[in-house]
Amino acid sequence: MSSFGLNLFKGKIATDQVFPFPEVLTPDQKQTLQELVDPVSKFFEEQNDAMKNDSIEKVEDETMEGLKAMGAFGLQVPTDLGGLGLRNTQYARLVEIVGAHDLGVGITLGAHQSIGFKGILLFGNPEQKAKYLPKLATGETVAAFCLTEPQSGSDASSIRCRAVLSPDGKHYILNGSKIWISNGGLAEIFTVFAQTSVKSEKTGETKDKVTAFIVERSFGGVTSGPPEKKMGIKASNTAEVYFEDVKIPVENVLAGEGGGFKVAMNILNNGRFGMAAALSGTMKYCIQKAVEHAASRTQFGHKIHSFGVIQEKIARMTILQYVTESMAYMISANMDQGSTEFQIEAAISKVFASEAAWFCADEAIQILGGMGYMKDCGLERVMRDLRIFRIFEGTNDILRLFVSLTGIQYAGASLKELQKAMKNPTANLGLIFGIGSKMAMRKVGLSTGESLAPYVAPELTDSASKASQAIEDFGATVESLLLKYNKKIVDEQFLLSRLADSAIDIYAMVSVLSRASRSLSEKHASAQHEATIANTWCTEAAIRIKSNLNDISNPTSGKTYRNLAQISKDVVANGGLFQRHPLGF
Ligand code: MYA
Repeated sequence: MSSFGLNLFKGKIATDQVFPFPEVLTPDQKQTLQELVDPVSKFFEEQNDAMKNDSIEKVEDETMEGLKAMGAFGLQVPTDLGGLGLRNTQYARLVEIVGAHDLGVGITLGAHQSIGFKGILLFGNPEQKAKYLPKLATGETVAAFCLTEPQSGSDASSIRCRAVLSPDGKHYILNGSKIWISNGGLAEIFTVFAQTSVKSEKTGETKDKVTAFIVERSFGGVTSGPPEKKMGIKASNTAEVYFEDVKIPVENVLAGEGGGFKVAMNILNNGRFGMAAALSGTMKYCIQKAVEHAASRTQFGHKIHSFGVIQEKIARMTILQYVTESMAYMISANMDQGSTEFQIEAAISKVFASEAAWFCADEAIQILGGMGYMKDCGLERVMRDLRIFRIFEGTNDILRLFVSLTGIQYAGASLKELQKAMKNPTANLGLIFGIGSKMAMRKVGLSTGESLAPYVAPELTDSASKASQAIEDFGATVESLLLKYNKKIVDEQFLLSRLADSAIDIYAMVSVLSRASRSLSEKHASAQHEATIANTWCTEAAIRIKSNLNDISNPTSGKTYRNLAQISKDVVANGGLFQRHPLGF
């Protein structure tokens, strides 16, 4: 299945993953899910106390036990290893409920299974799976993911933890420390990334490469610090983890020596849609609170929902939730369909969801006014909890660069292929006409003629044309960036982040067009409402995309970026603000 996100960078519309809106659950799987949704919702409504968890800065013991009893610690572990064996789409629906009620609990569960033991699930050999997964699935043991270090945050490959093979070749000896580890103080099983000396089979040269290890606290030499004091997600445990001469059997290497960086990246890629799903639930909660208030509060003699400023807020929150939910379930379905190239889409969903949820919490508080600002209302906690989502699992800034650079690299490879083919045109006519004619058409200002219109419901054709045009303009912009900067594009962060914003807007357009088209064709009661949401999103997104792509190509924007860089340099050189105070002292 070809990735929509990757192909977008070639200006190509790849519809396999996105049209029609993918449906993957069998009737049996839907039934299983339905049977879980009610008790899980009931548990969170009646038993879990989010406010209490937040105030005692841990998930209450009874809640932890209740979650374990429900199977919440092993949602995707195969049933023969003691888990519920859920598919990504089923998992998404359940974490959506968790996200609507308590993000602190969500992180406890997510740090355990979305990243903590995901490496064993994805890369473990049968022995490793059989040894570890049954106890992890029941929650008898808790897992944590240990990547970040004091000197290594976004720059994940610069970790310093080191594991050295023992002279008898039976163990690695691990030393170093990790910081801000979710579940760090609770976990018994850790997926740890460390540098190891690896000899290249080709050259015989020895090089440092990251290796992933399954580490048990019971190996000895593993200790953890006190729970960190945080702004939000207080109920979840975050701690430093120290490794001192920890003896790890060689059997506990995951996916081979030196394969650790890819393991880490793939675990993160695989987990990111879960954040979008959880946050779509959080947004639902915020919207619910806002709507209840707007429908009951009277000011100036009218219910406040009748005022345009409030209507705009409710509508924008609703649109953002719709986009997030569409992305989350599009990606989970693609993953369930066996797609292997979804890293761009997953990163987009994490960035989009975390910013959309922040907007929703903020606007919900604004609608409730003073009431929203009070602790008892519940939104204050949600806002504190949400702030970290733009920071962890890859900051949104790093993920924007990741989206752009991954896509550009992909598009660049075919551009290189084309340049090579041009050297022997007669032998490579097919390739030249494939990619080359598209480039040539763009150069002379003609459209490549690809369109999304045939894939959408008639009510959405205009929006589909806007999306098709945006994809075409996007591809042309990528091409001109490649021709202008070549490899040096990696240094153009002002451009790359704007390019990523356009990619995010385009993926959002396509996700909502696909979902709303399905609702229209199936004649759901909400179909017209969804079409209005999709059309509104697409109209505004198309304008933003034009503006961002124009900013990338326009030389006057270059001057603005240089100015911004200069302002920052002045302030940093001065150790803080540089301007003269209006009063002069
Ligand atoms: S955990 C900590 C999270 N930390 C990060 O996310 C670190 C961010 N940094 C990075 O991702 C990397 O360092 C970046 C690249 C991207 C900056 N997929 O030269 P390179 C390949 C596949 O670009 P670098 C946390 O916060 C690349 O193609 N491959 O690398 C927990 C290349 O391959 P090749 C990838 O410049 C919070 C090679 O690697 C990817 O060093 C708790 C080198 O690439 C990728 N993504 O850095 C959350 N990236 O050599 C709880 C790179 O073949 C969960 N590559 O060309 C909550 C869940 C939700 C709730 C659930 C409720 C239940």
